[in-house]
Amino acid sequence: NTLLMAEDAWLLKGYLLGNGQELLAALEQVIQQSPFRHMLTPGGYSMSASMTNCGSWGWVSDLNGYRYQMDDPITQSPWPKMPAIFFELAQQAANSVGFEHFSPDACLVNRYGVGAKLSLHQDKDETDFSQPIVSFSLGLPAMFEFGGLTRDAPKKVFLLEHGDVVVWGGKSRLNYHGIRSIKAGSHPVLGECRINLTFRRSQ
Ligand code: MD5
Ligand code: FE
Repeated sequence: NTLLMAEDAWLLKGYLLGNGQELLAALEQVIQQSPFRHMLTPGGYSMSASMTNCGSWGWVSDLNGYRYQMDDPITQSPWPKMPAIFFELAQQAANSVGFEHFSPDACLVNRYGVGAKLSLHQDKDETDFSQPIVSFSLGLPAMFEFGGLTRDAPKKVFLLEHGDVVVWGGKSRLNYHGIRSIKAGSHPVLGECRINLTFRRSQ
């Protein structure tokens, strides 16, 4: 069940539904080693979603800006290894829409409690924009805002639910996007939160 959201952006509805428990078990291992934390924006605000990373490189934000780094600033150790099930499902999802050699070196894990959001932004801290971005949604549903190459371009809204995967590449790779404030609710497995895994080739 593949829906085209825009040119070069695909929503794979329910793609993860057979692997939910395995993904969550692997995520437990990751957050035991590098816990969720609220990062600061360069402007000094605390982000409402909490985050951690796995893989060789992790995305961080602090008063010095946004960047990828190999060590977790909290543990001062390398980020946890990317679980094989994460890598394989992300690569397989990219492959299914035509990206044959996606090899993510970074997985950002976003945890949204009720009321958390991610304001409109572009993902441009990576070196090679020809590589796609793959995202996994688990837990509570989210309203995803999907715009264009300028902040004021018209936006479409898509519902991202537990088990959904999105692949952004080519023409949509640098589009503005955001997550609206998560509505109150409870997911049978994850409770009152949404977890998003975002896979990228950072270097
Ligand atoms: C999320 N996370 O649901 C989203 C999923 C982030 C972030 O936005 O930066 O952590 S990734 C959404 C995305 C990535 C790359 C391109 C586009 C959307 N896009 O062109 O719309 O927590
Ligand atoms: Fe983003």
